[in-house]
Amino acid sequence: MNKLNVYDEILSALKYKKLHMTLIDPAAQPVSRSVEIAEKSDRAGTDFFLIGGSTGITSSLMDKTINEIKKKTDKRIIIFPGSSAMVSRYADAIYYMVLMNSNNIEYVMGHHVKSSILLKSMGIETIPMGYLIFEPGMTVGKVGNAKLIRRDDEVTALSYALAAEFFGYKMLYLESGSGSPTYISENVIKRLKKEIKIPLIVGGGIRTCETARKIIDAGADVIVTGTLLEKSNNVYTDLKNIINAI
Ligand code: 1GP
Repeated sequence: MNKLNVYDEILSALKYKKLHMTLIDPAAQPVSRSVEIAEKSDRAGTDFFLIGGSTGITSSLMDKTINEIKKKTDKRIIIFPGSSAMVSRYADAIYYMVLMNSNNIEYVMGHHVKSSILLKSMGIETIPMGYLIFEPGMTVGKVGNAKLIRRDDEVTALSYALAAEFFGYKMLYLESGSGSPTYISENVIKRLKKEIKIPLIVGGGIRTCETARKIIDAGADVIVTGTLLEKSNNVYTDLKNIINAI
């Protein structure tokens, strides 16, 4: 039987559970540590891998990291790009993300146009996604020149979310920034969940089971963790606890 495409796989998994995605930033550690995080996350029950980050990642580092991770897991690997340079033919799909609240046109349309011919020639699945950065935004907020949304600003968040749906994006990612000390307010997540139909991904600052649980209870379909696993001495147990909590 043919494998589903990645987006359909996400939708079909969402019919019966909430999802966890493990974010691995290849620039944050040596490839061997990225592979170790992936292997342990796989065993702990993560659903998908996101590979990418904001800065310092070349396409050859993407290729090498993804290739090595693929040797250890059958789970699908999605590129989480910070620029048009972060593509790899070895990934299963790429989040074709529009940083909707960026003041820099490059993050709204530029990198996308630069990479489109290459992506077509690679035959990689593109998943159109609206990407919104909330306070504090951290590195991605600065690099992406984002006009940050307050973490509890329901109206602004909803205005962007509806626009994302009207544009036909297939998912919406609510980002506080990797390593954020706070996370997006539950009221914002609840409001968006009530008003829009596309799956909601929430990431940035999720480090405890309690936070993960709150975000899922508020209505997130998918949570992403990166920093927790990068810093962990016990990736398997730390992630297993988060996954059990959601
Ligand atoms: C960053 O949302 C992700 O893009 C994950 O954030 O590193 O804080 O888990 P953390």
